This record gives sequence, structure tokens and C-alpha cells, in this order.
Amino acid sequence: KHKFWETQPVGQFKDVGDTSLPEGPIEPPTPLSEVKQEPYNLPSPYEWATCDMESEDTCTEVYNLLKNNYVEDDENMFRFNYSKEFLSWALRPPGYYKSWHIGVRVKASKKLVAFITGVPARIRVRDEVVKMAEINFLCVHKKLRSKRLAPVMIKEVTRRVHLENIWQAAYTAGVVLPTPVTTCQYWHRSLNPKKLIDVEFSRLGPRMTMSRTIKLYKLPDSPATPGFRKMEHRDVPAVTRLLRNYLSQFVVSPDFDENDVEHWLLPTEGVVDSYLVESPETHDVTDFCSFYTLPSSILGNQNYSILKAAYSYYNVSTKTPLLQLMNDALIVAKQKDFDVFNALDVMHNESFLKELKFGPGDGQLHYYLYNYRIRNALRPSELGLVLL
Ligand code: YNC
Ligand code: MG
Repeated sequence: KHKFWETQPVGQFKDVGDTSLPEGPIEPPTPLSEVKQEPYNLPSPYEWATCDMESEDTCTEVYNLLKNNYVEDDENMFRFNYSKEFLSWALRPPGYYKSWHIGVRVKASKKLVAFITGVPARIRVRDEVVKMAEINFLCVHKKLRSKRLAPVMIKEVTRRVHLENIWQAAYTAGVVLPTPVTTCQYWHRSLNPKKLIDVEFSRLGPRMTMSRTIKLYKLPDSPATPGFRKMEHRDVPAVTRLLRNYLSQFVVSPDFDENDVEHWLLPTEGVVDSYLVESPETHDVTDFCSFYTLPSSILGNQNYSILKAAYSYYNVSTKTPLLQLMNDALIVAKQKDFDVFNALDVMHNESFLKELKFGPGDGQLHYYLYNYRIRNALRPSELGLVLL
């Protein structure tokens, strides 16, 4: 059934429910001298290329490959359109390795036809902090599909991760593979219902008119919470403390330090937005919310070509109710002209989704760990990790 994945150190379907298997690494690390020194073989028309994401031209090539060939919805109506600025941010966190930004080119033309990436992260599983790679942006050009190129790319990124003495990884996919740590659902909150209906992202509900629908999703012009403001550089220590304390309650979460928070959460125009609540009395930072910008191309619509989507990232509430905090996040996303606000049912998100008029999406997102067994699948609410 899974000719490739059956050979990999991941939880296998036959072992689901076997409580005798220990949690933790499936295979021990091997001595670095035993890691294969040469890249895996590609079919002869192709060659490996390490992609320099600091180079504007290379970033543009990657952008175009993904724009035309990356993830689509089940009905092929929308395709992710990660911006160049986003790719540069997502692929160059503290301590990143250029060797983990892997392209495949046609030898003759040098055209980029496939891509896979890793970035380093410290991921906590229960009380263990594990150095991992977060694997993302696996993409094979549409014309080269179903030729078993993906397994070679996965083996090559694994080899390059091993060369840095890292033996575990985390990744998400829309497809079911051996075996999910948890399976999450996307929820969508309409901000611009007219456009969403026009492009068939959503449908007019039964017995609903367009004007009733627009009224249903209307939001106040500005956030309601006193002290709600954009995160600034001076907030990095307070946000790090708030977030570390909050994430510690989940079974799996990133182990963020101040450098990580500065990179992943300090606002970056058109990439990531973060807001916090500073108590007007004590000036303590008591609450935090964030979302990232990921537009999708609208395939074959006469009127619109881009769907502007915000994706819920990390949110922390200690004083402001999470419902109110997220309503303020919706308000600022609307101010910034997003068409839709998306959120997974991870962490405490379930507590606000229905009340804030999010609707369930179709399609699921499965979370995976490589070479790390979790004895029982988690509930989405036990997961404190959002991958891009
Ligand atoms: C996928 N998304 O099951 P079996 S998500 C992992 N993730 O193997 P072929 C995938 N494996 O089942 P194609 C996968 N999709 O026979 C397919 N596979 O064992 C497996 N789509 O390979 C599949 N991007 O080359 C099968 O398939 C084998 O030509 C078939 O290529 C697949 O980034 C793909 O959805 C996805 O571009 C590249 O369809 C292609 O179809 C495509 O014949 C559109 O491959 C874009 C898309 C995927 C987004 C993502 C996370 C990737 C995680 C990869 C696994 C990382 C493991 C950890 C490595 C580091 C370890 C350390 C330490
Ligand atoms: Mg292929």
C-alpha cells in the first residue's frame, strides 16, 4: 500500500493501538561517519540544486514553481500562492541550513522542477525537547508527477538533516500517511462574504440572501479590548514568557526562545501580524494573538484572481477571554482587507470557532513526526504546533 513509507522509521498502521511500543525515537542516531556522503541518485535528466533563498532570482524561481504546482483544494479551484517575502521568512529562521533548501533542476535547461525544504526547530513532546527539522514545500512539477520522485526527495532531505546530527522531523500533509499524530480540521470565517460566494469558496446558506449574509458577518470597525495594540520589538521578552508558559500545557509544541519569537512572531509586513493586550493599569502583556498571510490563486474566475487569507497562528489568553481576543483579531484582519480568516481546531481554538461564525472546511490536515513514536494519537486540542 505504502511502498515507500513502509520502509521509513514512522509509526506504521499495523502498530496502531499497540501499547507495548515505547514512546520516543523509533531508531537510534547512527554515527555521522555512517551517513551517506553523496546525494541520492536522480533520474538522469535531473540534478540536485541547493537553493539560495537570499538570492532574489532563486526566490523568484521557487515562488513560480510553487505558484503553479503547489497544493490545491480537492476541487482544484484554489492553489496556495505563498509570497516571496513569506518564503524568505519561512525558510530563514534562526540557525537555518541552506543545504536543507533543496531543488531539482533539469540538467539541460536548469529549469527548477521540484523542491523540498527543512528548517530547524526545537519541538517539545511531553517533557522532552527534541531537535527536529520541520519539512515543508514538497512540490513536484505537475508534468513529473507519479514517477516516484517524491520518495527520492524525502530521502535526500533526510540525509541532509542527518548530516547536521538531527534525527527527527515534523510535517503536515493533506494526505493520509503512516501514521498521523493527530488529524485537524480547518475552519473558515468569512470577512468578505460577497467575494467568497462569487468565487465559490462559500455558498449562500439556505433561506439566506446576500444582504442578510453580509450583515451576519459584519464586524465592528476597530478592536474592542482596551490596550490591544500591534506587537513591537520591545515586547519580545514578555511575549516569549507568555507564549512559553501557555504552550507548556500541550502535548506537542515548539520550544520558542526570544530569538524564535523575534523571527516567527514580530510583525513582518504582508507575512505575519501579531497583536497583544497591554494592561492599561499595570502595563503587563496579558494576551497575544497572531496570524500569517497566505493568499491562494483563484483558478479560472472571470472577476477575481487572488483570495486573501489570514491563518490563525499562536494565540494566548490570560486576562482577555479568548473569544474577545479572536474577535479583535478578526476585526484587524478585516481592516487589512483579508477575505477570509482560517483556523485549525488545535490548542483552544474550538472554544471560539462556532461562536465567532467560523464554518468547518472540507479536507483535513494531518500532523506527522518522523522517527518519533507517540503511543496514542492526540486530540487536535492537545497539539500546540502550527506549521506554515
Ligand atoms: C506528502 N505530501 O504516499 P508511498 S505537504 C509525504 N508527504 O509513497 P511520487 C507523500 N509523502 O505511499 P507525486 C506526500 N504526497 O507509496 C505523496 N507522498 O509509500 C508519497 N503535489 O511519490 C506517497 N505538496 O513522486 C507515495 O508522487 C510517494 O509525483 C509517491 O509527488 C508527490 O510539504 C507530491 O501537495 C506531493 O507536488 C510532491 O503530488 C506532488 O504525486 C505535489 O510518485 C502538490 O510519495 C503539492 C503538495 C505536499 C505538501 C509537505 C510536507 C512533506 C513531508 C514529506 C515527508 C518528510 C519526512 C521527514 C524528512 C526529514 C526526516 C529527518 C530526520
Ligand atoms: Mg514523481
